[in-house]
Amino acid sequence: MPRLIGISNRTAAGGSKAGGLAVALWEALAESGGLWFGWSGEVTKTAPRGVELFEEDGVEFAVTDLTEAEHQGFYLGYSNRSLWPVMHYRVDLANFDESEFAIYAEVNRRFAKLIRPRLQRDDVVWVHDYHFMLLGRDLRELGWDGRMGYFLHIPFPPPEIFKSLPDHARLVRGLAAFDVIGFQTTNDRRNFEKYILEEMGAKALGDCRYEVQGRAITIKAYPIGIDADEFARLSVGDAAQVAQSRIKPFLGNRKLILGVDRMDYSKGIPQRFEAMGRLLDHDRDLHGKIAYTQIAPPSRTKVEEYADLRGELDELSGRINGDYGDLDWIPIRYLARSYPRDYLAGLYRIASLCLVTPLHDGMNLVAKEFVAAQDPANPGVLLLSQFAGAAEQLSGGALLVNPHDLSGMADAMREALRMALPERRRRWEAMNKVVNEQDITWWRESFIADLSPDRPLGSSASPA
Ligand code: GDG
Repeated sequence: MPRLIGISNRTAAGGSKAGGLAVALWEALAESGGLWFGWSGEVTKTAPRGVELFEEDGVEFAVTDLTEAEHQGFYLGYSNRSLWPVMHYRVDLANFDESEFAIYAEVNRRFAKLIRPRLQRDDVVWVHDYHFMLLGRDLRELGWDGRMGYFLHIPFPPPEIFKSLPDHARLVRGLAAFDVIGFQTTNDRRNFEKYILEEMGAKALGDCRYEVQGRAITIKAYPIGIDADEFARLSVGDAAQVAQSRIKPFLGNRKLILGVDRMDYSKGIPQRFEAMGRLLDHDRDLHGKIAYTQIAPPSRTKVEEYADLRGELDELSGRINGDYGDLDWIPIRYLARSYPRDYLAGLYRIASLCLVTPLHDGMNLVAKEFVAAQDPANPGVLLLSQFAGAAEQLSGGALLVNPHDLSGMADAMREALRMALPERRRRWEAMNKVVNEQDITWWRESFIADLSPDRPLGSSASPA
């Protein structure tokens, strides 16, 4: 069975599985066997040492440090201050700097040079996310002609927006070196298709195949899933009960409204706070009856826009609590820290309402985790942004909202809090079916099967 080589910026070595990508790729590699290549998380003043190899829980790792200049230009700069905002439709927040793009390209090339000698005939390479759009072409230029796939975890915006990146053409030429390019949703896939048809003279061959610059490639949506069984199990485990017992004194008989998001401007947290303020302004009868807990672990704190968001959330939650709180009630409990996964599962389970309202999001795994963790006899309601990738799959059960429409969100929260059990169950069952059927294993197998149609890879539970 061919080896799977996973490449992503951060690996999950050392147990740091707070991000969606980390959770998903660990499962894929642990089940299929293989090597995970990425940044060590360390920043060095001098030239990087090359590659460090080690093994953890059945997954082999190869990691390299970044120099300070690389960390600034490649990671904080081009990846997170150019690509991230543009891909999330926020051209207004993007910073375009030629020297940062040059460092991005250099780091992609350096990674390719480190990986190339470790590749063996028949290996299958699977590159993840926006940090490595050029890496596939670099590997081809270094003589790798084996199978190679790319999965983009974040949205792909319409060409008018993508083209605001001065180096858009080079990025897409980089992507065209892969055999399979995967997106989260059909909407993202369509945006990419429009770009290659209009800008690169690509030809549609049918059945998700395209001829781009003389090569036939597969371009398709593979909505990422979660390990639904695991979340259902965690939600009734010991740690879940500890989390529940810790929140109970504050909760009393109030209904728990929960939000769980990396502290990122794409997640729409300020708009959510504002909508909560509207709800409390209009529905005085809810005062003291609900408790909104927002878990928001800080993220990318060295990027200015993220520090600004922190200030905005501090200010907004303080204002809303000041306006509507009482001696025995705090409407918004905003916790800027992270909790263990099994704790989260316990909180999901007792939440009456989960707020997942990003302005744009590739998929959003929190929405799926919430669904998987519900009590079938008394499930909560999911309020979901129409701009989260998950909306394509969960529209049959979630209350879909426009995160910019504050009154609309307040109305949907009210509707959710009043929703009768039969409707809650009907909606939850529809969502739970999708979350279980299209889970993390389904996602991985669908992608890998397309990458190697003649030989299904990674479908065995035992490592190669
Ligand atoms: C990217 C895309 C796409 C959150 N707080 C804590 C914690 N988390 C976990 C959640 C969930 C993960 O982090 C977040 O995943 P999301 O999908 O919501 O968002 P991103 O981090 O932005 O992920 C996204 C994803 O990649 C996968 O393709 O869905 O659209 O942006 O699993 O539970 N985990 C722990 N403590 C926390 O406090 N342990």
